[in-house]
Amino acid sequence: MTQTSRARKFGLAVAQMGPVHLADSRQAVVKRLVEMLREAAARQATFVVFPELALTTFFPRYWMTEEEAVERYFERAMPNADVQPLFDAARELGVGFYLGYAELTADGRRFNTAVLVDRAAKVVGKYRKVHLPGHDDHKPDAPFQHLEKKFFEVGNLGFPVWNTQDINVGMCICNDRRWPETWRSMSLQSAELIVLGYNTPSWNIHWTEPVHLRTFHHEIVLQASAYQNAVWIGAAAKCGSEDGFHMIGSSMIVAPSGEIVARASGEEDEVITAQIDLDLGTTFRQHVFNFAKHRSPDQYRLIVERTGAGEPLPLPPEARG
Ligand code: CDV
Repeated sequence: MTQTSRARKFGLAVAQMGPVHLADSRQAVVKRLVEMLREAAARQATFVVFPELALTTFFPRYWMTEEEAVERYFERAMPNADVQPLFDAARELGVGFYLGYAELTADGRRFNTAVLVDRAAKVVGKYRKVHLPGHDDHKPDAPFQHLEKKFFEVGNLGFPVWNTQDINVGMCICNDRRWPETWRSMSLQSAELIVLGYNTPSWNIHWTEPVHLRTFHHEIVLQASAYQNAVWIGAAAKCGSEDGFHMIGSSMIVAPSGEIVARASGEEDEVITAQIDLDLGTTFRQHVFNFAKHRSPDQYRLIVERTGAGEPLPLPPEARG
């Protein structure tokens, strides 16, 4: 890895989770999270990244009504009584965290959400997933469903960046990581660290995709996005076989150089840590990715003006052959 000053070290942990089965209680899951938080603290981490929808099985794979989903899988408050032991341990240990969960708002809206919690166990930020994958109809012939478009609304909070523990941190969730707009929206706010949780099924229900490509695409987007945005990334999977439905692991910490500095080895609960050097990102931001010096937003206005791909624009006269 590139050598830089060692002035700004930050103890980052990623807590990968093995499967959460339908029969597992919230209390049992939170106990696992607390154990991993304690391990992270013992390894000098002051921030832990937990997965997307960490408190339950990945329920969008099951066809059910919205009411059934709300009853069983959504949280009406964060923290709540079931999750409080995690917040208590965070306060005791002085360790902040990112936690993904299904959010039910007071007025009945549903989001795929993550909270940012500081070292005093206070919720200091909330992000709601923007890029919801899947479908909202029943696909009886598919091996499983991916009903995020049925159970969740598109996130309405944008891609904010918070200053916590003296660093600029942004959040995203799972499928968001495949979209360059996600990362650039946060790196333009000087994010230094972007954290995410994911549940990535090993099989694609829409077409026959070799299983190894699921992990390859996960790696390639994290490595390229870290480099192109000069940010550190901490990515936490929920993985392994949940009641027979397998999801990829490969939780990792990626440097602004694009290099993977830590990676989970299995598909169970596993904590990986790194003392990340925030000055490494500064180096990239001052040179190859000095945005103020090199970006030309006028030349890529289509990125915000168009959603889907359309016709080529009329050619400027000098671009014609
Ligand atoms: N939970 C997810 O967002 N999963 C998607 C799958 C469906 C491709 C992902 O991007 O990993």
